[in-house]
Amino acid sequence: SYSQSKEYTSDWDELRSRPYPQWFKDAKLGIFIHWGVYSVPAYGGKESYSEWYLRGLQVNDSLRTNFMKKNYGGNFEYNDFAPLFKAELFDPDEWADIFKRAGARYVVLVSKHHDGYCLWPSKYSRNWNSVDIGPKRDLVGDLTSSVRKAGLKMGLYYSLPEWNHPLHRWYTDPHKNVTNYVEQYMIPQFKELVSAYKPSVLFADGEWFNSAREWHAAELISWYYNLVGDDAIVNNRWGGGSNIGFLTPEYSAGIKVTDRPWAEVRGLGRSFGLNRNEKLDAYMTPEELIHFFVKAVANGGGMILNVGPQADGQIPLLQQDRLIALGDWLKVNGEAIYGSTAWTKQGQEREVQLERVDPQINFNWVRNTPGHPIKEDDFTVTWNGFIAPRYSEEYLFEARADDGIRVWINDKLLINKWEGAPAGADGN
Ligand code: FUL
Repeated sequence: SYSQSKEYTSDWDELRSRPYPQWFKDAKLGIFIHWGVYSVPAYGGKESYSEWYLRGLQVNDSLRTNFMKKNYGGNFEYNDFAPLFKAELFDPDEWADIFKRAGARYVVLVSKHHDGYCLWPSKYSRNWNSVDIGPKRDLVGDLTSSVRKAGLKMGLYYSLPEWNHPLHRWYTDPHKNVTNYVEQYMIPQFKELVSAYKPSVLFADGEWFNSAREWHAAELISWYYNLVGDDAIVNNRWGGGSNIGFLTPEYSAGIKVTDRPWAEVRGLGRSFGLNRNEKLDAYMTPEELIHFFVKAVANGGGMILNVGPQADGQIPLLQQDRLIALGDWLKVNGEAIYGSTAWTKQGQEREVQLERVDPQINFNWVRNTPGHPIKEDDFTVTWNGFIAPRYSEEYLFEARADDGIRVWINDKLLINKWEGAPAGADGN
């Protein structure tokens, strides 16, 4: 049901002063879905993101090139995975039911990841969408109806840039002007997607080499707010200078109380897309999952817990099992979760200073590297001497825009340069 108390222009102050919808603050749990062509190989290093498969091929990551050669033959290319993405077992009602039983109040489906493959029939991406090639189905449309029928809110993730678009090959030429790509392709496609499905959550991503101005973020966000109305909420990944939206720490230890709503985004293991190369140990136990979630909620946040379905459309049973365990716990304890607000007393803070960070490494990865000296999750990040707005996009943008790292805790230099980017594609 549409309601809109105000028309928005692309004025940043006005957009930033718009209240965040109460439903999102109350919801606490969302389900992320990374599913696409990359779900066919469903493969990466032990700690890498399987949805970065194409990027791995572009940088000649031997793990991925060898895997493809060995199992699919010498002339096989990434695009050849698309016809093998068949979704033959996909039952959107069943998915919606699982998410509901997990206790989730909303869903965020990746409509297009960095490889550009669309899960809806985008006319701007002919032969590289799920109706033209692969499942022969409008996956975004089918899941959107089922999720709404089940009484959950539907959200969409959309990657602003693409690795392999002729108008702008994101990582290959990061310094090339994005104007043509944005104006001729991205904006029309974004509007096509958003007007067709009117998502309650809009999760932008891949912003990190460009500014909010270059992505036309204010224009797109105001247009979206006016189209969808008061229910609508955006995340914070819209490029440097945007400073808007709910915060989205990724594989972090969670963050502290802030004025902005936030949701940790992570999978049960270490990848978003299904990574068949993961071992059982990589997965959170039900207990770990519940504790992690409760801590996030206690700090005023929430979680968008990811599932990585198989190419055939089945959500791996172990993932289902974890979701249901969380849901069973929520059936008993949900009263203390949904609609709750942050705990008022916080742990003692240690001070961490972050100076320069590799463009592809964000601080969360540093924090969570096994054997790394930083283990505490109670600390403050400072940027050039002032306390950084924690996990705001400015901070991440800055953090990704330099080329090395130094970390202090309480004036003690702990790391001078961190070179241990996870194997694979660009820190992913
Ligand atoms: C990141 C992406 O690069 C990952 O592949 C994933 O989609 C995550 C949610 O956001 O920035």
